[in-house]
Amino acid sequence: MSNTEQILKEKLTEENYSKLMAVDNTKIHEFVADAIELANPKEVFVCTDSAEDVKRVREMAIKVGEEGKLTIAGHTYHFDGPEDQGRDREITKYLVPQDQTLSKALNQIDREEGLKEIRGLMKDCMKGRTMIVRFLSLAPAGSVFSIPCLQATDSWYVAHSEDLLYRSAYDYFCTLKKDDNVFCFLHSAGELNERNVSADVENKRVYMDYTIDTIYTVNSQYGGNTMGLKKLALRLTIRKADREGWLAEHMFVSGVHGPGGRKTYLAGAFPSACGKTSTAMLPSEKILGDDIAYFRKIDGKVRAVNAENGIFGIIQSVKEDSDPIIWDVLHKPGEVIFSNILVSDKNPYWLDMGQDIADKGINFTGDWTKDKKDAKGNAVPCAHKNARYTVTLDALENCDPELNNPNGVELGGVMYGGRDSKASVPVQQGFDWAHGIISYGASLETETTFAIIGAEGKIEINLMSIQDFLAIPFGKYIQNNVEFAKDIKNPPLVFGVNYFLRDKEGKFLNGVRDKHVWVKWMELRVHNDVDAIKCPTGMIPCYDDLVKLFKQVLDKEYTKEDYVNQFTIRVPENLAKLDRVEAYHKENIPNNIPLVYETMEKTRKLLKEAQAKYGDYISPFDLI
Ligand code: GTP
Ligand code: SPV
Ligand code: MN
Repeated sequence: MSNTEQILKEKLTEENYSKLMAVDNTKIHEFVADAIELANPKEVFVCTDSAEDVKRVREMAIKVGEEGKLTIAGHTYHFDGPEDQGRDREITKYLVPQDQTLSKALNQIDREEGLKEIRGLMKDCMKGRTMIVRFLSLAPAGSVFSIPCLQATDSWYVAHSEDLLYRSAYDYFCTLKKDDNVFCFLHSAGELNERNVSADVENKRVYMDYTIDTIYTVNSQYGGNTMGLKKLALRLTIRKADREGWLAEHMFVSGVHGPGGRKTYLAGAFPSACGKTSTAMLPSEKILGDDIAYFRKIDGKVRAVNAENGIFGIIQSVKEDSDPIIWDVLHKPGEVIFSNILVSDKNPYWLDMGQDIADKGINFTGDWTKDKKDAKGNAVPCAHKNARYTVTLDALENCDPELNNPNGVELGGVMYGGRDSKASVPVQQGFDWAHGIISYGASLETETTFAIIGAEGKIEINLMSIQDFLAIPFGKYIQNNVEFAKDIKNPPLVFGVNYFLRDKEGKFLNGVRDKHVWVKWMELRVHNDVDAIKCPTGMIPCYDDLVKLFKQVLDKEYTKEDYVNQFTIRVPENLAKLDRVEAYHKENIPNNIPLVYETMEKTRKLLKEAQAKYGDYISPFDLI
């Protein structure tokens, strides 16, 4: 008997052993055996797709106190510690072998040194606890898109969340060959305090060994750090997609209805907490996914799938009138996990929910009352800004019926948008695929948000909204995107959007519902049903078309004044942004494709020519 087999036989009950052995894959057996030796759990629970196994996960999360029951049947809550409320860039590192380099903008550590550190921290970390082993698939299981993922964790909450967010795939795993590759994730919440949250915050780590597609997380519970299939897998997927010639993106996908009953699929990349879910959940349209999408070329078309099967969505500002569908799911029986909300009398409350909030309860800081102050004397909010809900997509009445289509959906357009208060117009279309990818995606500048631990509102470049997850050279990623559509006859249109443009006084120039008009305009552009005005940075909507759309979609009058305020080309702001973006590329992206600089130079020239002719602030009416 091999050493691996011996370890597994010793630790696993007969039942669990045979469940694991039914998956005849060497990497999986070796990974689980190694995890057992390292983490030293009291037992291993091999979770198949059976209703009984899944139920056990749900029940254990409550039994051990990682989740608590709320009044409505099926609803539970979970808390992460006060310093574990978002993705944590500082402690998230790539393990880089000595003979390799990654972009210096990425956090990294020498592979040997990092492995020693993380394995040291994980030594015996599951002592007295159960290791749960789950078999899941990114994208529909068994399709050309699917990636088998193995999660080992000592958190029933993580195992439960993944049940809602990803496709169960035990049966699919049973069809794998011995030497097939699988992404492997080992997570431990580490030492827990009396509130069942990770106590050793100093030693929180997420270390990614891309050389063997294995990721370790310890001393954290927050979803984005712990659920292997979310942003951890995305790093590995980007490398796989690079090797195989497709794209993995931080994008939502939605089906937008157009004239004559047609439906057009649009995808969009926005940095964390900048608008993916909000755009994918537009009323009367269909949601296919809200966070991670894969694109492949199939029969000469770009086709997209959702890597996920559920939503880990920001709950702040979810209100009955503006978000009726998600509100309904959050208020009727069914499986929902609320994280980092306020719980009072077994009911959930969150920031800006449009209703009175209880005066006291428990939240991510422990017992909470409305006058609670932190150590610095600042008021503690009832819930964290990054509080979230976890639900399956098919719980939503607007879930797109193509969610599980193994060939995905044909994509009509993609959009890029960040929090840009000064420069970009609310919506514009790239002159062609490459122009859009470079001018909107690779030039994306945004303000940091509460979804990432650290200062909020800091302006930074975030390439394609995916920079945190780029485990290949940035230049190669841009090149892959630019070249992706080269051999496609009618590639998806590329749009730049900006929901966060402000006026001189700092007031937002658009309401949150205006994005619906922009999306409908994009849908019409995909089918060439409306004209657009050429301006230095792209093609912008004509006033008359927006008047019609604002009326149709929002029943609103759209004035010339609104249009001019929103679509004035701000030349100095655009030139300054261009300089910042170009400097960033020069500093951080060696071997960048020349087309990036050529495109920037062309835009600069167009902006300067227009400036000489019309001045610093150019009304769209001047450009007709
Ligand atoms: P992740 O799940 O973190 O990847 O983020 P996401 O891109 O799905 O974020 P989401 O759409 O949930 O972002 C929501 C945040 O942006 C919330 O705080 C919203 O209130 C805010 N937001 C969304 N749309 C608009 C808008 O049109 N205008 C303004 N001002 N804020 C908006
Ligand atoms: C994000 O931060 O982009 C999220 C939430 O979607 S998570 O990745 O889970 O932290
Ligand atoms: Mn995200």
